[in-house]
Amino acid sequence: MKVALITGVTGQDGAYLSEFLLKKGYTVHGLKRRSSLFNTDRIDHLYQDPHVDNQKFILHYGDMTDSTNLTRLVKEIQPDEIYNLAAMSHVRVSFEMPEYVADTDGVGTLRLLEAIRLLGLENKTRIYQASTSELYGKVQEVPQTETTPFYPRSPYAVAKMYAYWITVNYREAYGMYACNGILFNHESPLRGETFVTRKITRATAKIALGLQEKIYLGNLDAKRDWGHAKDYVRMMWMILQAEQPEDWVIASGKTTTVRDFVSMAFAEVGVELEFKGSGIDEKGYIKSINTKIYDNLFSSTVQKSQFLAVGQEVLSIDPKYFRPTEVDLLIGDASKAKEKLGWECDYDLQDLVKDMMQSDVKLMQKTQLLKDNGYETLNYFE
Ligand code: NAP
Ligand code: G4F
Repeated sequence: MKVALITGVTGQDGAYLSEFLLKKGYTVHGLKRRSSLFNTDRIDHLYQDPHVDNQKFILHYGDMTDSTNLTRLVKEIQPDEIYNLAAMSHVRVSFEMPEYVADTDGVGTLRLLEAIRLLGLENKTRIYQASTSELYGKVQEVPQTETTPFYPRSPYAVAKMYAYWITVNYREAYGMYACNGILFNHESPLRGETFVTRKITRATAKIALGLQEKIYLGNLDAKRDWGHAKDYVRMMWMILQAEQPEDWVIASGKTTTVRDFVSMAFAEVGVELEFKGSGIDEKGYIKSINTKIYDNLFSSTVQKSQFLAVGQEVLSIDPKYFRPTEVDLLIGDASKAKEKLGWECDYDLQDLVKDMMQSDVKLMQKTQLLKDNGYETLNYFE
């Protein structure tokens, strides 16, 4: 059976992809960073005792900034497929640490490609590069396809642009099977807590349970093409099974504002929102409460939507979440992947919001239980 190496195995996509490849019978090696606390929450259910025989899921310490480490691991593992998912992936944070992001997200990709080349694995090892719709930035065409010119708008996107082109270059220069998946935003219950969708679903569940008063957000007008990460990791694998190495856009083909995503999340707990004011003075208020939906969801913990009231202010703008340069609109056209690889989505946006809300409601019910029993619970406002 095939052997895969996944960098960024502890991230959202790393976790879903590991699960997917293990089900397909792969042996999966994952690169994880050393941290002072366990950072494997998303993959704990896949963990295997290293003392047992025939281990199928094996973790290695490593870092995208360390070429000797990466080359040694590729040499030892001799992977058939590498999925390069490791990155400092937060766009706003990339403005605060641009040099590190260039090293990890940009040069890190080069280090992996060079490892394959130096070890003479060009004909054995296929590599997937996690490219991004952020490359389109200030979009030059709507919708965006594989031929739309790039115009990156953040240190993250600029670093990813280097990674994109170095992947193309190694394919053309050395005949390597190296591909870019230009993936549009994909989310899930495993999404990092500071990306906007997860921030919204967590806060909505908390507000509904009286654990948080309101949510502070940045640009509500930004439009994103959101899909479910489970659908998108399947596509990463399909890209590496194609006859020829190519670059592929993966997207839902629909775009939605951040404001509408907030409304959809609140609707899942039976709350209708209305927005008043504009710019940094815009606010979100509870317009109505469907107690049937609310009570149905929370009947085991609270009754009669006791924490909510019509007219309550639940959303404000905090300009600190604005970005120095914003990407206003993303909408992808994945026709090529649909036609040539037969890709289809199982989840639409409504399914995605439901999945994330159900998961965060359960999580926050546990948090509430801890709080009720006198345990400290953490409230990050990032
Ligand atoms: P994520 O949840 O932020 O995961 C990123 C992973 O990279 C984590 O495992 C992280 O480790 C690891 N990492 C960060 N810096 C590293 C370093 N210097 N060395 C080794 N590992 C490092 O991201 P994701 O959402 O799963 O996305 C996966 C990839 O796809 C990323 O490259 C991202 O830029 C790209 N992408 C994502 C989307 C999306 O919408 N999700 C869309 C397009 C492209 P820790 O757990 O230790 O932090
Ligand atoms: O959720 P976001 O932080 O994701 P963003 O910037 O689109 O990047 C994600 O998707 C990319 C693919 O296009 C990936 F390459 C990248 O790694 C990452 O996974 O922000 C989405 C939008 C932005 O326009 C942002 O300005 O939401 C807006 N937003 C409004 N308020 C906010 C907030 N974003 C965050 N994170 N936090 C807010 O409070």
